[in-house]
Amino acid sequence: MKCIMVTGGCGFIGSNFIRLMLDSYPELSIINLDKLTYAGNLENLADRKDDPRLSFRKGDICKRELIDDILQHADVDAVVNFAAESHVDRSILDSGPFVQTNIVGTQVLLDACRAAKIPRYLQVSTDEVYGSLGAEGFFTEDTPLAPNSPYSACKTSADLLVRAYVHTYGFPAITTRCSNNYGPYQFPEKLIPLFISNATNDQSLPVYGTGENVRDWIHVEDHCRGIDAALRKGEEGEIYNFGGNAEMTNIGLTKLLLELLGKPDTLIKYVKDRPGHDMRYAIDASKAKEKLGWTPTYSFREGLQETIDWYLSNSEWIERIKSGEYLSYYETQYGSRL
Ligand code: NAD
Ligand code: TDX
Repeated sequence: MKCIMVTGGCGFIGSNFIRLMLDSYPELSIINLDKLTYAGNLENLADRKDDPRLSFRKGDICKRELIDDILQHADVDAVVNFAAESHVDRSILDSGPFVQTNIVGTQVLLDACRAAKIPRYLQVSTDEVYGSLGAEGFFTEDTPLAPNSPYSACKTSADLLVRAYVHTYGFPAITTRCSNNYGPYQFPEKLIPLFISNATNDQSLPVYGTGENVRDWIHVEDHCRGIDAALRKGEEGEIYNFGGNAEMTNIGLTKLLLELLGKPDTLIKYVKDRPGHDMRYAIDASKAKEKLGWTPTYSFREGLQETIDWYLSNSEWIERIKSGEYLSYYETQYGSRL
């Protein structure tokens, strides 16, 4: 592959993916298309702003003319779609932007890629499409789809569109579904960066409900390596699950974070539960291991300590993001490249 277009590359996982790909493939060039919503931040790629192999287009995946323009002017070998509204709590407050970007945006991208005969398309999806598990069992690629939140319903709709384009048009798409990511550059509305930031400032950590809900945590770098493997070795029309073999209750994780930060458990504040809160996610990633030769490399404790260290040494990043100041930072750093 010589050139790929990444959408949502200024977000958490997209920016980590771009960094990994630039480091792994010296011949590769990347076009990063991002709308720069509240969650998109060019500062996430500040260390790569002078790399001539990376170009940036500010724009919306729902805008067909824009996608056509990019695909007509570059010889794109693959499109990787990260762009999405990604926060479950926001989807409960207002599902409109989720329907627009996650469903309509995916449809527009699929049509544009089909028209441009793009040879490879990868849809970045989530384990939340499978709904919720009880105390036992794991999600496999054959688990029936049963999304419970507006966010996961929109991600599932996108997955079904991808499936239909493969079936109807022979469209060369692959879908990956991953569990909860953690690592550097995650927007501080998500549990881990929010709790690190709050604890550091001696503010309370709002644990939803009983805190007994379970998530299966994976380091973002392991997820990105999985996407790379699926892009290179995945079979058209197939779905691959990625997970980190690291199930934790939210309260267990909260206490571990406080321990690693040297802060007291008295910062924990149990708050009203998230409506429709999924109880447990856990991934069976044996297909990805067998077919893609992928395996997660991080132990959760080691990855979490590294992540804490990153947030502690990048506290200015998190404060700028929280205050929205990164917009002006972004203009001074990147204004001329828009
Ligand atoms: P994020 O919210 O950090 O980043 C999303 C990015 O998409 C932002 O840069 C934003 O500006 C951009 N974007 C949003 N709407 C857009 C639009 N209409 N056009 C162009 N760009 C747009 O999200 P993330 O956590 O990095 O997640 C990336 C993808 O991975 C999403 O599709 C998400 O569903 C999926 N995913 C996330 C996780 C997780 O734990 N974070 C797990 C599994 C799957
Ligand atoms: O303040 C909080 N208190 C709390 O108890 C927050 C923000 C979360 N939680 C709970 C809810 C979840 O059980 O922690 C768990 C993790 O919450 P989030 O970080 O919001 O992630 P989640 O809802 O599990 O979804 C994430 O993983 C799957 C991503 O945001 C999705 O984009 C991805 O698809």
